[in-house]
Amino acid sequence: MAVTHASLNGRAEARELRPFESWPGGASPAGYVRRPLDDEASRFFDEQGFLVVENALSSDEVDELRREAVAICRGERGDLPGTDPGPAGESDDEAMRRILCIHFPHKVSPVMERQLAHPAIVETLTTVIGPNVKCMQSMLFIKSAGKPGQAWHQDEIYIPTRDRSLTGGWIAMDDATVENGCLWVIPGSHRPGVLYYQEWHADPRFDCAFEARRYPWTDADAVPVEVRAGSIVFFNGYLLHRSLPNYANAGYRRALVNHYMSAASLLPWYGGTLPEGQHVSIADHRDIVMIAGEDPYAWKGTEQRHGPHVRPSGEGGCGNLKYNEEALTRLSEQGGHSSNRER
Ligand SMILES: O=C(O)CCC(=O)C(=O)O
Repeated sequence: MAVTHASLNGRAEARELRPFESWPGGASPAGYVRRPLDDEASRFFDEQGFLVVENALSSDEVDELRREAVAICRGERGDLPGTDPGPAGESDDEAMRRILCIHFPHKVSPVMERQLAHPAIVETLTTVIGPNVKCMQSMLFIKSAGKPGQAWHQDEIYIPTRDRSLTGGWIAMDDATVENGCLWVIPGSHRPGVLYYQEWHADPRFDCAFEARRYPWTDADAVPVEVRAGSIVFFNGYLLHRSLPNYANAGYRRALVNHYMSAASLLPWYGGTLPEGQHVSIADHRDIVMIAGEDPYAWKGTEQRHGPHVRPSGEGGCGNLKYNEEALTRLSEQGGHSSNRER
């Protein structure tokens, strides 16, 4: 059957679309590029809201990330709030399958921390954002077979920048396909600059994040972003995106997802409660890592506001805050970072 744009979502939901069938003639689609990036790549990102840099990581780099994911899940980088140590003799696979997603893995893992500023990420973000770029978040998705996806959402709802510069860098640690729960995007949905209404979906296919509603597209406008391991998907913080469950019989759909923005923008990201005495107009979350250029606010210093923790799957609102205090306490006890949260 010929693959038409409009048929992709319906066929995927009916689980009739085969892995990489969305690639026309087996070749990667428009918007899939290699380094060095050219003007066309940056135009595609501006117009469509996403871009895939293929072969961004070498197979050695992907292997290193996979080994590190096992070490983190096994507790070898410290106990993470949100999960109990597994039983003695637990296999790597059992340890991995207990976890959907770990927030802020870069705070316990030098390997994950190093990837925040991978050369492919720095090159792409300085092209699509500008010369000065900071990172404020990382997430390690394990998403083993049977685990849920994430409903349609826009990341700027969760991480609000002031200049709409939020950009995700989604590093594929496995081939990500329609079968094992790749990203889906609605191309161009970032362009109106509107944050759409969202509400609880009660759909067991999806995890804890709420679902966007009342936007002027349908699922027929969505395209799957199937990628080979080692590719990085970059996407704008206003882009509507989602992922379906991992329907494969075995294995994982691992991805390290980091979020970035222009260092020129303040970041009023406090999970709903501003620090006492701080007005929203100057609120600025300083738990950041610079990955390119200059930080115009370097005089403020940095701070620890988020600690590494396992996502409390399916309990409503992605739980960034549920285990956070505990995670911060453990982080400062381990001496990895000093906490100065009162600032
Ligand atoms: O990787 C996924 O399944 C979803 C990732 C996502 O929605 C995000 O990073 O905002």
